[in-house]
Amino acid sequence: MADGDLHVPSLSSSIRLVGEEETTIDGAALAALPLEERECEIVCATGDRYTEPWYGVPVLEVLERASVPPETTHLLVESADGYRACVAVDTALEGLLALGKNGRPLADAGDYETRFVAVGADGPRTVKDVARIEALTLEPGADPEAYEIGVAPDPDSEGESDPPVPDDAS
Ligand SMILES: Nc1nc2c(c(=O)[nH]1)N[C@H]1C(S)=C(S)[C@@H](COP(=O)(O)O)O[C@H]1N2
Ligand SMILES: [Mo]
Repeated sequence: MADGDLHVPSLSSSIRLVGEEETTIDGAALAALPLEERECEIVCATGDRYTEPWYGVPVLEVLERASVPPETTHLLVESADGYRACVAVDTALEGLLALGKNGRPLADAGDYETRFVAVGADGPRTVKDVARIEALTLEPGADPEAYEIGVAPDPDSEGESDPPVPDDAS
């Protein structure tokens, strides 16, 4: 929900959107979209998890500017330095293109202005410094991880994609 106290930072570079059409969105266009605040849990490969209030623009609102084909199965989210995560479309479209956390712009705390966050997206797939979002339609049986770059597999799972188990139950 929109919150008048949340600050919409200007973006130093625009974000490329690839759907039925191909376009870019800059900070001014982003600021015209609805700002929402959502609690998202980040689950790290180490098993650590933390929930924080992120704010930003719904991924659905952003990507609709490029028109999302109905047959889309995944979103490919890429950072400015080429890190890539491939996330199931239902999970990803429920996410935020986050601009801030705990009421503060992301750039106040780190060296990036944007971050993809979504309930159900693993920590390694919460891409920082988003430069490009593409709607993908993968064939049944295609491996979404084959589209990823830099997303480290869980060291304990030998290439399987089981969620990490927390170290303690507290
Ligand atoms: N662009 C980009 N985003 C990234 C990464 C990265 O290397 N580059 N690392 C991921 C991984 S592996 C994790 S666990 C989290 C770490 O987020 P944190 O720094 O907030 O703990 O960011 C994710 N997002
Ligand atoms: Mo990580």
